[in-house]
Amino acid sequence: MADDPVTAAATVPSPSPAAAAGPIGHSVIPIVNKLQDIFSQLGSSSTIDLPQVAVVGSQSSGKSSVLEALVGRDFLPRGSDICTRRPLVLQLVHLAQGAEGNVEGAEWGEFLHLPGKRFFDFAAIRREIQVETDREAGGNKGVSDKQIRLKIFSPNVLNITLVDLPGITKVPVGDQPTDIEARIRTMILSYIKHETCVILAVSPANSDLANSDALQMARIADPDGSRTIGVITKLDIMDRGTDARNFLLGNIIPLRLGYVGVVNRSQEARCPKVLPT
Ligand SMILES: Nc1nc2c(ncn2[C@@H]2O[C@H](COP(=O)(O)OP(=O)(O)OP(=O)(O)O)[C@@H](O)[C@H]2O)c(=O)[nH]1
Ligand SMILES: [Mg+2]
Repeated sequence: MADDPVTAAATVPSPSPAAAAGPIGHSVIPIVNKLQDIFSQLGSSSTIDLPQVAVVGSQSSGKSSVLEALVGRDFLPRGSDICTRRPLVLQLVHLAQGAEGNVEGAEWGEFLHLPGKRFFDFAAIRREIQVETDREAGGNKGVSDKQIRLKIFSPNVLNITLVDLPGITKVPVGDQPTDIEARIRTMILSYIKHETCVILAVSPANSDLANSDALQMARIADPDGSRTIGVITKLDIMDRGTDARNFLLGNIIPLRLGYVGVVNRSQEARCPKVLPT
């Protein structure tokens, strides 16, 4: 379905996966998601916190790549420059196979700011995130704390809410204010301070874990480490002769929930260079 054009289907109501009988969370999650959507449109935050998973870490550590891997599709702005510049609240909605009005196996995205418009082309979802980011945060590396809310409907996902956040940067560039680091840290904390938030603390394997912004932020919000999972990215580009064993075993910075190591796609794998022949 990835090559289908963006399809507007303003009149088709979203299927209600909640309708199917299932564990209690399955019916509660869509209702609370809807409440949160309403609150976010009103510009205030909901007092009901739903469990969500947020990624934190320094810029370009691989946060968006990790979330994409969880969804199994390529649809987030990623790259070596600052990419995520607004919080993206990503509600994954599991579609029961063969649910009414629903082509088998179909997957699509819907933005809260474009109600009723279904994006079957995941490259178009990425473009819309970029356009919507520029609209609020400008085109020159600016950052905004105003959320983008996106739902992904798919038979291949669990009902879960993921939050992609801007990475921590130190030196202001482009239109960023001088206190950009403090602003981004405040923004991240506003998500990960909630007891219901699982923190994915993303650190690249090619730099020392003791310098990890992700683990430092996670420790502020979750001092006893009961809801922090360490994610070590870029295992494929570590220095030759080194390994991440001590990171992954928690010998450097112990975490109660431990660490997972991942290899996401590199920029080169994503956009292979055409070599001159
Ligand atoms: N080789 C390799 N490259 C990776 C890995 N994970 C991410 N990358 C690359 O690192 C760059 C940054 O990845 P992103 O997922 O955009 O990182 P981010 O933390 O979301 O970045 P910001 O949103 O800008 O803070 C991209 O070019 C990715 O392709 C990995 O495991 N191995
Ligand atoms: Mg990102």
